[in-house]
Parts: sequence; C-alpha cells; structure tokens
Amino acid sequence: MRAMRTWDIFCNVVDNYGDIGIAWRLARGLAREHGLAVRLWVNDLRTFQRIWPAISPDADQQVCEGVAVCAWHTPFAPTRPAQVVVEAFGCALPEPYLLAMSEQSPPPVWINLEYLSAEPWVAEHHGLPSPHPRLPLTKYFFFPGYTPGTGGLLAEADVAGRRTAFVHDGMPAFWRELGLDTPQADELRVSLFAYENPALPGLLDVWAADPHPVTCLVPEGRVIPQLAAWLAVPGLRAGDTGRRGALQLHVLPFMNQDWYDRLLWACDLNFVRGEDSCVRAQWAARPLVWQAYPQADNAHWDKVNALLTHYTAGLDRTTADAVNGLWQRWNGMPIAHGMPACWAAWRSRQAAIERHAQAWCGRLGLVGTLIDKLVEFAENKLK
Ligand code: TRH
Repeated sequence: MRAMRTWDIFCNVVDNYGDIGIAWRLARGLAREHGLAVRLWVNDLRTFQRIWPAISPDADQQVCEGVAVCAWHTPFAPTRPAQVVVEAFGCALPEPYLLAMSEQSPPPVWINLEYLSAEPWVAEHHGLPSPHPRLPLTKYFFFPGYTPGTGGLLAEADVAGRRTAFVHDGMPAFWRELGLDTPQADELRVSLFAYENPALPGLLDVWAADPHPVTCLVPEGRVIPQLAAWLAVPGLRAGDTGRRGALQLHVLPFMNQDWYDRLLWACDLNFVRGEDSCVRAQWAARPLVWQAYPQADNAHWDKVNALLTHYTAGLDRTTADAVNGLWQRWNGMPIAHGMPACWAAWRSRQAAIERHAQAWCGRLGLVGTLIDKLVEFAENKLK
C-alpha cells in the first residue's frame, strides 16, 4: 500500500476571512475526500476561530476535522517539508522551510494557489512554472476559474447533495434555531454580507418601499455601522432587529462556515463579497449579488464584469440587463440607472433569475472541483 501523501498549506491572514476561509475549506476537503495527511499553517488562529469555533486560538498544534492545524510562528522552527506545498495567495513561505524544501530529493511540488477570477487571461496562466531565482525549486501557479482550462472552483464533492437534503428537510428547523419565523408566502428573504458600501442606503430604501415584505439577515460585520445609521440607532448587535416600511432587518451572529452555507441555501437572494462567499452563493443555486473586494483605481470592476459576462451568457436580454444592473450599481459602477430602477428590473425578472441560478450551479458542476484538480495536478508532478 502506498504511504499517505503529505501536504502542507500555508495561509497568512492579512485581513477579512477569505484567505483562511479558502485555505480551511481546501485543507478539510483534501483530508476528507482524498485521505491526504494535511498540515495547515496559519499565522492568525483568532480569525480562524471566527469561521470555525472549534479552533483553539492558543494551541501550537491541534487536529481538527482530520487536519493538523499548526500555528505559523516567526522565526519558523525546523520542519520537514511535505511532498506537496501549497502557498495560499503568494503568502511567501518561511525562508528556513524553503531551504529545507530545496534539500529534499525529489523536492516537494510547490504550488501557489491564486485568487479566483473569471477574466479570460486566467486559463493562459493556469499551471505555469516559475523557477526560484536561487534555489533548485520550481513554483507552479494554480488559478481557480470557471472554465475547464482553469483550476476549477472550490467545493466539496457532496455539496449539491447536502444542499438538496437541507432544502427538503432542514429549513424549518434552521429558521427556528436562528430565532426566526418561517418565511411568509410573499416574503423575500435576503442575506447581506458586504463591505461598507455607498449603495447600501439606497438599497435599504427600495426594500422598505417594496410592495411585499423583505426580510434582510445580516451577519455581524463591516456593514453594521451603516445599517445603524440608516435606522438612526446608535449601534446594532447580533439579535437586534429594525423595521422600516416593508423591510425587516435582523442582525445575526457571525456563524461557522457550514452554518453560513445553510443561510445561503435558505435565502431567496444572497448578497456576498470577496471570493469564498461568492463561490458558495453560486453553489447555493440561488440568485446572488456579488460585491468584489474593492481595489485601487476600481480594478475590481473588470472582475465583476468578467464574471457577469460568464454568468449572464445565454440569458435573454432583459434578464441579463436586470442582473448586470443590480451587480454594477452595487459595485459603484457608473451606470445610467439608479437603485430604484435596478431593483424594479431585478424584481420583474426574479423568476427567470431563480431558474438561471439553478442551471448555472449545474453547469459549474461540469468544470470539476478545485480540490480534485489540485490533487491531479500535484500527482502528475510527483510522477
Ligand atoms: O472576508 P472576505 O471579504 O475575504 C476577502 C476575499 O477573499 C478577497 O478575495 C481577499 O482579497 C480579501 O479577503 C483579503 O470574503 P470571503 O472571501 O467571502 O470570505 C468570507 C469567509 O467567511 C467565507 O469563508 C465564509 C465565511 N463566513 C462564515 O464562516 N460565517 C459567516 O457568518 C459569514 C458571513 C462568512
């Protein structure tokens, strides 16, 4: 029998939850689905604990979900490198570890996991090698993406089955556990995970004026001060609520990754941000609106438009315009229509957008998952 392959994943949390969110999802997927011996090195266990409360922030080493989670300290203690080394988002491996890698024979397969983008250049760059300037090591760039020539999207093999089971049986209990009523027949239930956004008050205004009830569920985080300002209250915490017109707001506690998935599966529309929540909202097979991580000179607008191009391909013109308008307005792009017109257009095409979200999720399933593709890539290099 072949010995278990060893993998090291390095994650440097800079800000937000995306880097550790992705590294953790990848680590547990590799261990669970491929039986690999995975170590996950993380510099900030407190942020990790927010998305996975079982993590102890003070433990140098702990095993969680079959993954050896290790605190990444500087200076880095001598460590025997794994056979496959994943550097998440160019986080720069510790120098002593890099030296130890160069002394291995054969050297480990070294992969830089890149950020996700739907831009067309991704497929050309996926898998390219880059020799180290000094050491006898080669780093490979692995690009997630939406097309077969890329590294695919991060997902567990059983995500669709778990979602279907939850949608059939799990929703009433889920709402009860969150302390919420089951939605009324004509209600729109929305989740909102976002960065500070000048478009937010306008969105809340149109929801308040909607002819049907709108319930907005907001996990604690960066938009809370804006929500409080809109409600004209001094602050908001998990458990707090607010109402204006048709809009009922609920602030939820920040939940673990698996619970957050359920929230996405249960809502009619999900506002998501960054990378991982955007991908999860697509696997949720529900309509979504994506806020890209804001970059200097609005470089993120290209990313939003690239995903929109993929996402709306094949949709009729009116439905595509409705999706484009709401996403672009939410990302602050200079478009002709204001929020009331964008929302009205989205509402008028809601049924078609819902059908599309299901079909889109099915299409994503055909690209192959990042976990499988990463393992295949590494195994080919190890041969
Ligand atoms: O937190 P983010 O804004 O992370 C971002 C992006 O990854 C971006 O690409 C990167 O450049 C920047 O950080 C530095 O958004 P993202 O990627 O959606 O990650 C959020 C994670 O938090 C995701 O794994 C889901 C998880 N989450 C929970 O576990 N519980 C919750 O209640 C919520 C709202 C999110």
